[in-house]
Amino acid sequence: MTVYAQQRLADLRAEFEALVSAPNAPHHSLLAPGNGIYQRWQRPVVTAAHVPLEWRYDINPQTNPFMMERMGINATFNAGAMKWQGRYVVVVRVEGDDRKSFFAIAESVNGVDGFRFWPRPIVLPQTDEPDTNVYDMRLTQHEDGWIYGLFCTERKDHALPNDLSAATAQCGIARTKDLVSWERLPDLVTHSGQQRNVVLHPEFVADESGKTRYALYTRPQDGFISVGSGGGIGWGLTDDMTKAVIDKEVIVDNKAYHTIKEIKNGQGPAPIKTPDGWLHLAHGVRNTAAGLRYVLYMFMTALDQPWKIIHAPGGHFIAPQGEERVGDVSNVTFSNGWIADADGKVFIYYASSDTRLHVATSSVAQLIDYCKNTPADPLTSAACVQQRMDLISKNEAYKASLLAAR
Ligand code: M1P
Repeated sequence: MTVYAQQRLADLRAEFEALVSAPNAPHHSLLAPGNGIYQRWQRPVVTAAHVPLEWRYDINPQTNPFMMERMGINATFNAGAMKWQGRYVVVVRVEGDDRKSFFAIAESVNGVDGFRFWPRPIVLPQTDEPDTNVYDMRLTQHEDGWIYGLFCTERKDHALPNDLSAATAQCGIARTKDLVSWERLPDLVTHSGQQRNVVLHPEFVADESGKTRYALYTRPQDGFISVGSGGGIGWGLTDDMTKAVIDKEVIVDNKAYHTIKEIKNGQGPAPIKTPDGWLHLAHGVRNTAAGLRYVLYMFMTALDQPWKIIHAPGGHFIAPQGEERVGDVSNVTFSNGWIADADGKVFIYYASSDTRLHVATSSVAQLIDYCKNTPADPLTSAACVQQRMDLISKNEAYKASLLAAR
């Protein structure tokens, strides 16, 4: 038995090494030039199989003679991201077979392949009211010197004891200086029933009286899945992240009928600062006969007023395609992490169907161009036809000018 277990372990290690060291490549080449906005990469960057064997197997042949998986991993998705000591790091939502999620950091030298988990998952201290489940951490390197991780903390809704699916979502807050030891802070307090997809803005913002405060993007919601009468991406200010309270929440980007964010939306990662304004990545959700469809979209807000939208390209930015369409919760793309390098390259970490993590690469210049020059959703078919007519006419005029110049 021992020989069998040892051989199995050797096979598992070989398979694991082949996976984590496999090179990645862009989806398209010059023959298939993609959409020019971003480049998808062929292989998911983090999957359940990237989770170290030591987190899943008892590797002692004496106590595990069949070398069977003792604690399986179901999925690795929705990761926060940042550059840390020259490496690309993602704080992955790792979900065990038992459905509980936890956070663990994986790092890569180049941001597109070779992601390896740090030796142990993050140990998240608890508040007085322990979390049942935690997920979707947004990392913000704030100008106050801390790295904040804001995430969803889910607990049983004790107001509905007989409904075992009834849960509450709130914004949990932790902070760190080294990504290893984390200080847990009290959950965010707002006047909304529930909160998910809360993100800390990286800079202090002055309120109407000129007082400098922390700013957060929120997603007020009435229920756990349905946002009800709430919803939209909100904006609120607080004085202190160690006891964060938002008294006034205003909606920055509302859900809207017959758009990609018809039933709900949520801010993705913390926005990227550019000379032209803040770049935002978000997800929008609509209902279909096949269930909810989650796509990513973008918008820009004013540099000095990060709550004010200045550009809102219509439609989705990234939607699930090919194998991305299928998983635990199919037809979902979701992102809570991206990294902008000093040279302007942007790494967009997006998950598909609540199952695995991918990367798409772009640049700040491309994303600004996309936001500024993609027409806004005109909200009716007739207006959409007019937008295309305008484009066709512009192209005809351009072709005519080329001919005339010959
Ligand atoms: O299952 C899709 C997503 O659903 C939730 O997002 P939202 O709050 O916008 O509905 C989250 O649970 C998210 O983790 C998940 O990917």
